[in-house]
Amino acid sequence: MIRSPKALAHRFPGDFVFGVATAAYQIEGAVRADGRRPSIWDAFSHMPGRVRDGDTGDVACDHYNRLEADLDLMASLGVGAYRFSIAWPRVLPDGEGGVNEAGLDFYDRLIDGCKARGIQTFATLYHWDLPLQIAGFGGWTNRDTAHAFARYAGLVARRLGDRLDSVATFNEPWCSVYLGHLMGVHAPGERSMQAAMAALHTTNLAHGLGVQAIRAERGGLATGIVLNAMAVIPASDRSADLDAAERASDFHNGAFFGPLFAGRYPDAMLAACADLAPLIRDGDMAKIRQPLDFWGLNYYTPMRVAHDSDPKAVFPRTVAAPFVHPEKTDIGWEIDPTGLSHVVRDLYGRYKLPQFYITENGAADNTGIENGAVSDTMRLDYLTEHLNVAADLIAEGFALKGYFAWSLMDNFEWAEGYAMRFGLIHVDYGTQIRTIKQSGHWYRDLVTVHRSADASA
Ligand code: PNW
Repeated sequence: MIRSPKALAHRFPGDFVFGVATAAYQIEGAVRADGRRPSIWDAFSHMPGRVRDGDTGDVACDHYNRLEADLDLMASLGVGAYRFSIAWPRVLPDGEGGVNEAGLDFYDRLIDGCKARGIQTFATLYHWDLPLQIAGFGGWTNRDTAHAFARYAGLVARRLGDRLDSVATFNEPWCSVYLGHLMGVHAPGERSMQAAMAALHTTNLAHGLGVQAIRAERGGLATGIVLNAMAVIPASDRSADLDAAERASDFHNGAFFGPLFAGRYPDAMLAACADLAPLIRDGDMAKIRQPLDFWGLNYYTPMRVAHDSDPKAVFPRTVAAPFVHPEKTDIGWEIDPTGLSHVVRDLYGRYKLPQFYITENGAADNTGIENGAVSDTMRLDYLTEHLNVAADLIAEGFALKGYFAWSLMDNFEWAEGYAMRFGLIHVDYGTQIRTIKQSGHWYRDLVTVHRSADASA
């Protein structure tokens, strides 16, 4: 494995994109500023007991009020691209209807600020902040929300798309669908398979309609989606576990990749999840399956599964299998970079996929400041190992076009609140002072060498 950032940089082609990623609710704060209205995450985080320590995104990194300084800091890392999300409730505070010009202004400044600093703009339309008004009508369980999303997508393409390098409809719909509607640990906090299936189909439909709306407004804009595909690994070679792994692939990956890239839900899911089939109307599957310019993979950890012998267990009837590697990040996720190559090979074997980006990869390493510095060596090792695998994938011939570290800075880590730190930059939430961590300096060295090699090539 190559550790030196200089040597590692040379393993990536000259046009490879190195970036950093964030999401609106995790960093912006200023939740009542300039006409923004609440999203389901404002409501959820304010419900007692839902987020660790009662944390909310009310202030977060106060990025909304510190935009220019944060862009300067990002530019000082030398990155070539910024993946951020647009808050639907800032630009359409009620989800539909009146456009909030002040909300659009913020993203105008953000995009122009990136361009002025030579940073490409990768926008995500939905990183989980559904306008609360729409949740009042059933949110993602109501099919109408797909049409509301398409109107929002068209608006963003029209008003901001001329300066975007790329747009993704959704970030990790697996999380908003399953964590939000089946497991209940993310907003809106529902726990029902029926709600999850409705949210699944509405979300997939919203993606398809959204892509159509974006293309109608701005045909040339690179359009895709970001998926946290699971690296599903069976616990053993026993046939029960191998079958369980197939069911898990269907449920966790096939539920999204199937409709998007093959025009159908997995048969096993349709058979086992009786709520799904009745939701599908004529023409839906064709609308969902739009040709995409790219897809984004978010990868953190593998999913090891074993057969669940409890006959009352719900599909896909799996239980989590123990870690194979003892190393884990501070959030408790197993560190296994081979999962990254596993999931890429698996998906390209199953589906006809376009080129892709690693749109998130990173580690919760909660190392704090000591003598003005943050020695986050676990994160540095994690990034090094995963970037080596990314380079291996390119060498194998996979069309991997870029890599985004999650995250630019420590932020509101959803159900974990501020307890988990994923940033290349440390945030002191008391003072909002930012400090570049050791991993951030390392990443800066990597991208700087990569850029200069590119310039001299
Ligand atoms: C992703 N889980 O979220 C998101 O895209 C980011 O917003 C987030 O900060 C990052 O990964 C780190 O967690 C996830 O519980 C959150 O399985 C939770 C889970 C998975 C992904």
